[in-house]
Amino acid sequence: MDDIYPVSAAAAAGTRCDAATYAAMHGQALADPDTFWRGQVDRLQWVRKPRVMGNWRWDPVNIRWFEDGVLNVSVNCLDRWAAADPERLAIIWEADDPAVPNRRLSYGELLGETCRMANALADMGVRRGDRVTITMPMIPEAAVAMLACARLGAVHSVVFGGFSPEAIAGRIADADSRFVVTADAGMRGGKVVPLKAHVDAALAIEPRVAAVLVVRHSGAEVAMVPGRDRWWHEVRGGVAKVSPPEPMGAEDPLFILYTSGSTGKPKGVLHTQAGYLLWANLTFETVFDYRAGELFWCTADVGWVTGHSYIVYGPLSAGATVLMFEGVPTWPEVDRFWAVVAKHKVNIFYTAPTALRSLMREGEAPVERHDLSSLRLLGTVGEPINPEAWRWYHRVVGKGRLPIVDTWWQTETGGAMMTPLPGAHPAKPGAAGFPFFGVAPALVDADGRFIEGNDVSGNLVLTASWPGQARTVYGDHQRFVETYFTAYHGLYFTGDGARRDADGQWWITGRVDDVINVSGHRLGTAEVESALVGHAAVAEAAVVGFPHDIKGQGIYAYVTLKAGVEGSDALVADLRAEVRRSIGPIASPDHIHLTPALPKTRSGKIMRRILRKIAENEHGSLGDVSTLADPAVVEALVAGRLNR
Ligand code: 6R9
Repeated sequence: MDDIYPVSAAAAAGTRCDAATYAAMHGQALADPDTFWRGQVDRLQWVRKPRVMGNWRWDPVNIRWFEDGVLNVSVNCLDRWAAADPERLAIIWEADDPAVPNRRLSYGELLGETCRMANALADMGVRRGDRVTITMPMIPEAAVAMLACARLGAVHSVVFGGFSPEAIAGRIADADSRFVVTADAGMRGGKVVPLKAHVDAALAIEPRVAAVLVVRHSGAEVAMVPGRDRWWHEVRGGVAKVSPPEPMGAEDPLFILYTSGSTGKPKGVLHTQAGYLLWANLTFETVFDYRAGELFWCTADVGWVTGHSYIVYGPLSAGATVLMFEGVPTWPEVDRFWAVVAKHKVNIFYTAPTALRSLMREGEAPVERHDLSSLRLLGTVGEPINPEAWRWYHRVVGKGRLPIVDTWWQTETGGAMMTPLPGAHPAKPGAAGFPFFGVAPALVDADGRFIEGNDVSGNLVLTASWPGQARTVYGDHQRFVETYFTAYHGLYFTGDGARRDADGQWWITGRVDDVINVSGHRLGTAEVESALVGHAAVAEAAVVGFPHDIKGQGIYAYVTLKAGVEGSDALVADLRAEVRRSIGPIASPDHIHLTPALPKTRSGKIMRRILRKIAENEHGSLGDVSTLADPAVVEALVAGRLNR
């Protein structure tokens, strides 16, 4: 029996969405989406209100929502709150170093900064439709840069600050981006992240960038290229703090965000203006049951979709106050998260299972040291949460009384898709609850047949579009079609496996494709393999995930060396360095297993199923090995695994 945590009286009191409301809204959104969405569009401020709601098909793939609407996203996130209540806080910023003073930006100030940066970008040559690459630390200027692009109608592509110069260069090239916004350096856990130096190295590889705007943050020495680079603090005083918002069509692009899939290079997932914003806004208010005046803290980095939707676009479009934190959970002490919650009296706290597992390891004392009584709601995102971590979160952080929303979604979905709603649904540790309004999940078997009934598992698909759905892969619509709509014709394939339990609750069981989820970060096995094969000594590489106590999944790389190359610890270290250079530290393999050969079928296909089992230490259940060309290869691999 699963344990069930019923909706508490406190969570039900004053909720926007109780069980009856959920049933009505969810039912209507599926049965009569036109009426449902017509009732939601006034959440946004339009230049021209849309008359058409959803207009989409998945064969051929053409997704449009609110297509005749016109609006500006930055106006929705800033101007309307600044006009009504300019002093209302938009962002409270907590530095990596707790001794550094906080920054507090009201909606009036955030609007002024955004307009100034929009003017600075325009002076650099940025025009409507241009792609602007943003690689920033977690400072308010990261949000300012995104919103400044939105104000101009430029398309941002935020690249996580932990990526290598080569990875940044690849994304700049793919997006054909001629502008970059960055900072001198970021600070994380007391360490300097040299962002400007990374950008310089990236631009040495990819010189098409015409102009770089650099925010001074850490004070680190950086090289400035005359004619290309300019300091934000120098141009800021010379530009107006008003900037006319560009009226944008609902289906004009808003941003590109690169994410890993099973094949090839990361793809630029494209989101458009209105549907994305409405989805971020509606899910933010409903899932977190946000109440006016509350402080919301999402611990994600703005380099990931969670930061886009639940630090910037969702909360700001709802007039909420967000906490933005530059640092890491465990520095200077392992109680940092809880110290920050207590210091700022955070009401809603949204983090990743991997962070919880690493904090759990430190015991309860670091949590108990702080007054967490301001907290009203907890959330998780990024990967399945193991029930043990859920219960710890609930008991130790939530004092056994706070609801937890375990939100399943993806870069491609724009915002939360399945979750228990705090005022409507009982929660089960490890379950992602129920579909949000308008979300139509289903399970299919390998042949694409629907699996009906409850207490069943399969591959998770969605059968209907929702406004937050990604519209395409930037510059490669065919890849979008092939990745998401080809495995099961006419359905959106999520890449995840799932179970619908006896009560109809959904459990995500993890990726069923060649994507590894390392600490909530998606990595394609193919990406890591191609980085390894990029090393001169490597003949062939096969990468799989394996269960990891803290990270959720770790990276296990099997590598065969070129003839005549001797394996050594130094070479293994060198291979790791090659992956860091090519992708970034997050992709560094936990294990590199040198092997004279990989298990293959007689037709030459690498048998990944077997490699996964060996990495998982499940040698006893390798399954059918009859198609192997050379069974001795597997015996040697098993022996090699047992030795590490
Ligand atoms: C928002 C985000 C998406 C993949 C997704 C799934 C996993 C995310 C989850 C979850 C179980 C949850 N995932 N949230 N699995 N429960 N609450 O993380 O986007 O980086 O694109 O990753 O993450 O496997 O398919 P993204």
